[in-house]
Amino acid sequence: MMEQFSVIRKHLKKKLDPRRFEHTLGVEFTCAALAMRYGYDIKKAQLAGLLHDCAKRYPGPELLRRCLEREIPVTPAEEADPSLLHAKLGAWMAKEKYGVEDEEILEAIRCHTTGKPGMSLLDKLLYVADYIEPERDTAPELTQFRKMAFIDLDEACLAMMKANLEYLRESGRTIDPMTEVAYEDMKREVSERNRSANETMPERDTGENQKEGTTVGSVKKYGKARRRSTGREKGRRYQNYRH
Ligand code: DGI
Ligand code: FE
Ligand code: FE
Repeated sequence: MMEQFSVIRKHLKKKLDPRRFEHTLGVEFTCAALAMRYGYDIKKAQLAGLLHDCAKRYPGPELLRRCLEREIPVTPAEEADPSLLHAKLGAWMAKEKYGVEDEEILEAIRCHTTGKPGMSLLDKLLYVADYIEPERDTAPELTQFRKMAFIDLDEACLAMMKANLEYLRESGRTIDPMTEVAYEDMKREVSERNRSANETMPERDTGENQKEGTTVGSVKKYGKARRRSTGREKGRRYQNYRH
């Protein structure tokens, strides 16, 4: 059993390349910060962050070989781009190598690259933390996304899924159907949530929350110009993440 943070960190430092290791620490840290914000178990979120890329030490063909060897189910999309398999093999390693038994943590690691329909709070925390951690510098909207992540986790997750799909389309990479259904499901979840929030508070219905999904326009609302929320709105948002 290696379920001790310092032991796992030391082990990962040896196994991952230096940039990946720094990214891993960044995701661990960001998971902790988001867990504080959204009232999730901080240690569980940290452990998911720390281990999420533990299988990144292997190149694509090796990931495929190891998954087949362990009878981890491989989809055609994963066969086409085996780098996707670091999520599934990572969950396997978190359990078998690092002794993590908690299924919520294992599942968050398993779905951290594509997302999935019906993501749990931890799934979303990890997905978002992976995208915004301090070492990341690739996505052009990072400043807005970072702010958004601490205002509304669902909207942030949706915006990142959308940006990921746009990036995949632009770069001509094969899109895993799971990435698409995860995005569609999150879009539905956010619009249903906004609709029911408007129904319960008709006097405050400004139409602002009725938009389908998230657009670059709505991402902008998380920039400087965004008005301050009322106390009631804040209360409602906190309720969304109480569990
Ligand atoms: O492991 P990280 O680089 O920290 O982050 P990640 O696990 O989110 O993986 C990001 C990479 O995965 C990025 O290059 C985009 C890619 N990816 C995400 N969804 C898909 C995908 N690649 C393919 N081919 N298809 C997808 O649907
Ligand atoms: Fe990853
Ligand atoms: Fe990562």
